[in-house]
Amino acid sequence: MPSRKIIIPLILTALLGGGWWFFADNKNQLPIKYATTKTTGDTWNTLSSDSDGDSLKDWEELLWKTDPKNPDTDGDGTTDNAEITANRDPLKAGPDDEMTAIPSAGDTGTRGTVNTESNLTAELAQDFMKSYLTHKLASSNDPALLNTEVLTAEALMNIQATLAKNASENMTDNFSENDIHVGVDDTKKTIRAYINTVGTLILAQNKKESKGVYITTMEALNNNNATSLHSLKETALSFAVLSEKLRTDITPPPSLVATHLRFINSFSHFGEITNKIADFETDPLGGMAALIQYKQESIRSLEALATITDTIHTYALTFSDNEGGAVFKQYMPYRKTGS
Ligand SMILES: [Ca+2]
Ligand SMILES: [Ca+2]
Ligand SMILES: [Ca+2]
Repeated sequence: MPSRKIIIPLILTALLGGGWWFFADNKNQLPIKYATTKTTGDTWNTLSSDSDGDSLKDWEELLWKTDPKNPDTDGDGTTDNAEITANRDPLKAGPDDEMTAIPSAGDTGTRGTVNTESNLTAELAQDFMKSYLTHKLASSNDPALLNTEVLTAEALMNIQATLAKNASENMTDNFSENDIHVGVDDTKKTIRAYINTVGTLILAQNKKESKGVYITTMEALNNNNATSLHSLKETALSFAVLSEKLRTDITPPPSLVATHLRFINSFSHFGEITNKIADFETDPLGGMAALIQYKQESIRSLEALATITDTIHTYALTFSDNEGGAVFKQYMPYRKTGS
């Protein structure tokens, strides 16, 4: 998909231009400077030039499959851009070279092809293609109608808007009280047992992740190796399994129902989010949006952890190191203040 080759460096350029602020406010998260974004920013700068001076930028040549280093790809004496604006095929030598097909976002080279791929990056690429072609075809009469700077600026704004939307909205919860069984009482014993069981499951999950999704993702992006993120599919599945186990196997005491639902919904969301991050290579915009959601969902789940640590405090519960409940000791610093 040639439009994807254009859109991906644009997305990463957008991140270079400000998207990272979403992450910059969390102390224990990332430094803002990334080799990846630097490289792709450079890629975009390169694509924005017109190497052979035929008035078609290198990224446009990518779209039309013409040679960015040759002003007259098919050698028929008319330059690539002049051919396109005259509705002639820049890949077929004239004179009998009227253009019958134009590129589509789906890269089949025919007009009106339906692109079955559906993700944020593909949608953006399609919008971009549509906008580009509309302006390009209109500009055969008036070249001023195609301003590629405006087009790419629009795409950059769409990228930022997509990320901002994800930063401002929490994911919708998948489960409610109707989906769980609630225990009968709130005794110290039932509360202690609940915390122990949940702690054991969370501990098992923590052991499965050596570094956690966030660090793993940042390291992969830093090393320009989004391919390695495919391995996160397994982590995504383990989150979904954990969510389901919490939902079906565990009976929370009545006072901890909201907390229990937060765990179930957060782990369910972590599963969905991690799946999207695993697809970063094919859908970087979706991957970036998912990283933002990961951060938001982490904050929400910390509230549940805080309630557990408050409860441990209130009931003066103690756990030996080999008990599941001991896992919450590490979250004690997050305990709500003033409650
Ligand atoms: Ca050119
Ligand atoms: Ca050319
Ligand atoms: Ca031609």
